Amino acid sequence: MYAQEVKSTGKPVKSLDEMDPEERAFQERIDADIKIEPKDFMPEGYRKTLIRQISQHAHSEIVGQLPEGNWITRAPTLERKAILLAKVQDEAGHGLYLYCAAETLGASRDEMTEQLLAGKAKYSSIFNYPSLTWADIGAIGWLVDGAAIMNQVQLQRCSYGPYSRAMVRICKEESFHQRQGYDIMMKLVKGTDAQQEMAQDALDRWWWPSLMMFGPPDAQSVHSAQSMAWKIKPVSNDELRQRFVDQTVPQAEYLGLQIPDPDLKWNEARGRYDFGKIDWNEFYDVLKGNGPCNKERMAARQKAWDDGAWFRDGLMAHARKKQSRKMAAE
Ligand code: FAQ
Repeated sequence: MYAQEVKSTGKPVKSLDEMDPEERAFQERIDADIKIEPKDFMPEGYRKTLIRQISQHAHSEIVGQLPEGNWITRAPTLERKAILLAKVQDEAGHGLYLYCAAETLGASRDEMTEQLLAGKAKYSSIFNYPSLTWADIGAIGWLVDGAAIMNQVQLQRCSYGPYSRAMVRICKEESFHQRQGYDIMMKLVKGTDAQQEMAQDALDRWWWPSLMMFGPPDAQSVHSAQSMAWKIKPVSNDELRQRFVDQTVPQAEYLGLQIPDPDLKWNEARGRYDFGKIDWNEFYDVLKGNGPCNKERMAARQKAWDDGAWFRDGLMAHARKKQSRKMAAE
């Protein structure tokens, strides 16, 4: 039930000559960097790909509240509690505007939630890991939000107008989130030995799952070729992962923390860091539902859905009553 297995579309990207006139005109708009808006013509595959990606992104923001929500009552000071509360509320807001962006493509929010609960729609692998200590809240902000921004900055250039515009606000908020995480790490590394160890332990546990957030290597990424041709996804998984490593290593050095990768080293010729092999078996295993927290996360979403049933029923009853009164008056 909780499986999130990888499915291949297996379809090669069509050349302009293979397209029918409508599709070709659409592709030419994409190639000219003209944004696609909800009422414009779009190929069915473009619509479906966007619904898949945007809804999965929205689910990630919502599920992503759980590991941090876990620490709101245990934040070490009132100030940290207020900041964390605001951050978690921002993630809820991100989920909501992303669901709205997907709704412009004809998917209802209920359908998207049902897909998630049936194990047919994914959410980011990263949220299947536990937040064991306060340092994990620092590591999530620094690394997970850092990775999310790296991915989302380029999505501001996505060809679909409502998604690209949602990204502008989300990126501004995520950059505050990243800084609050880094600030927690700064405090910990300047603290006692036990606090420094806690910071290192959090980095050790969140580093590799953060690199996996960018998705499978380009050669195994089933959607990349088509999504990049449609400019849904302007930059590839591997390139974003590399940019994240290059940006984050100096930040770890500044903190005096050790990235848990013995193969990490600066490559003078490339002007970038080389880094060790990612355990893709772990990634695929998490996608299959076998991560440390998959069942807990889905149980929390299922409970929220079930607990909200009376409210959804009430809203529908109210809408029906209003509609019938309006019709009686006409
Ligand atoms: N986890 O062919 P590709 C955040 C799936 S927001 C789970 O490369 P694509 C904010 C993929 O869906 C984090 N599944 O796919 C926050 C596909 O399966 P499908 C979320 C993954 O779509 C911070 C299959 O593997 N951000 O963190 C993952 O072209 C802190 C093949 O992969 C977004 O969603 C994964 N990591 O590229 C909140 C950004 N990676 O659908 C709270 C938007 C891949 O066929 C606290 N999304 N898969 O069943 C994207 O940019 C893309 O969808 C990628 C994947 C890059 C994630």
